[in-house]
Amino acid sequence: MQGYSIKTLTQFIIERQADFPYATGEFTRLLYHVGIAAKFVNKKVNKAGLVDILGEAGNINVQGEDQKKLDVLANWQFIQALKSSRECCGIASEENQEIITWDDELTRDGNYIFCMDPLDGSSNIDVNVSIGTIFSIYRRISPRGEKATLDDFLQPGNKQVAAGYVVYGSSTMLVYTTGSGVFGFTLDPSIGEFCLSHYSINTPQDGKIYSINEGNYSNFPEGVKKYIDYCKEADSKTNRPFSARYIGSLVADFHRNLLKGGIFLYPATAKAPKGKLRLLYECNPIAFLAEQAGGKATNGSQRILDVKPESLHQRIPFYAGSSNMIDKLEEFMRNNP
Ligand code: AHM
Ligand code: MG
Repeated sequence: MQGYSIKTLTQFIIERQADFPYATGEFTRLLYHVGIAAKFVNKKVNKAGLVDILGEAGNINVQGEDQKKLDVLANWQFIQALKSSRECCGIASEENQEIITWDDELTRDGNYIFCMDPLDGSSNIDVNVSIGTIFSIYRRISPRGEKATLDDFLQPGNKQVAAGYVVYGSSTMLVYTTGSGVFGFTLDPSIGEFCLSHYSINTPQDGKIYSINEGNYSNFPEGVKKYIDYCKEADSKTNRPFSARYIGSLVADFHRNLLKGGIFLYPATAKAPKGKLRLLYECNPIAFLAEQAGGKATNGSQRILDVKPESLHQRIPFYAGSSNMIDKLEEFMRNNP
């Protein structure tokens, strides 16, 4: 019988534990639980259409649980997994107005805090288009043994110890960084494991894709308008015009551009004068991944990871992707204030 060699996410994170000085296994356990939650959510995402067709939403299932909307369910799933990891002392989620902390001794002793968008791009669920989970992990700054505080969550992105996303697409992938490269794992449904499929992802310095909701063009800042015009202009030396690709799921749009080279843009608009995307659990984790893959992320003039958050659900204009494309965008924004 022919054997084959695979490396699962769990094996990989245990091996990489040795990369962390004084590693105690706490962080490894936390990531392991993130992987478990992702598998549960994947199962639900795969069944979403079926559940809809059968009209179960809003009913009580045989276990006596309410059939909830998928994003609420994903939120619940991650919260449960993180709590049971016992390494997480607090969570900030797009689904919860306030931070989530617990009162028992074990979780109060956890060393890490977790920020997440449990199901990003949720407007795409109903039409069977890729969606994702985005997460960001920090070491707490408040003393262990006490409840986590808001200040634990308002650390700048450059303090992240890990970040990642799960994209529920034609296959399901988990991509993460702990600050020494970006690694991608594809879920093999036959064995129910995330298997290493993308070792040390490097994004191209130049790309040919721009991703933006161009319907908002008339409301974009002048520099962004000029940059979009530049993307569409023909010039064989710089491979223009670039291709426009926009799914409307940050995770899926970013993931494609990460692998192929490109730029994702969500500027301030009239409807969203501070931008639409949230700093803590959408922009910071994606920015960390972009940089770790050799790309960049900016708000137009400042590195995203250096922005000091002021509130939990703060929004910010966001541009991430291939480094030469981000440089060019910033040049346009500088010259067209
Ligand atoms: P959500 O967190 O409510 O799902 O919204 C975030 C999503 C991102 O995934 C995506 O990049 C963006 O909103 C799309 O917004 P728009 O429809 O305005 O282009
Ligand atoms: Mg979101």
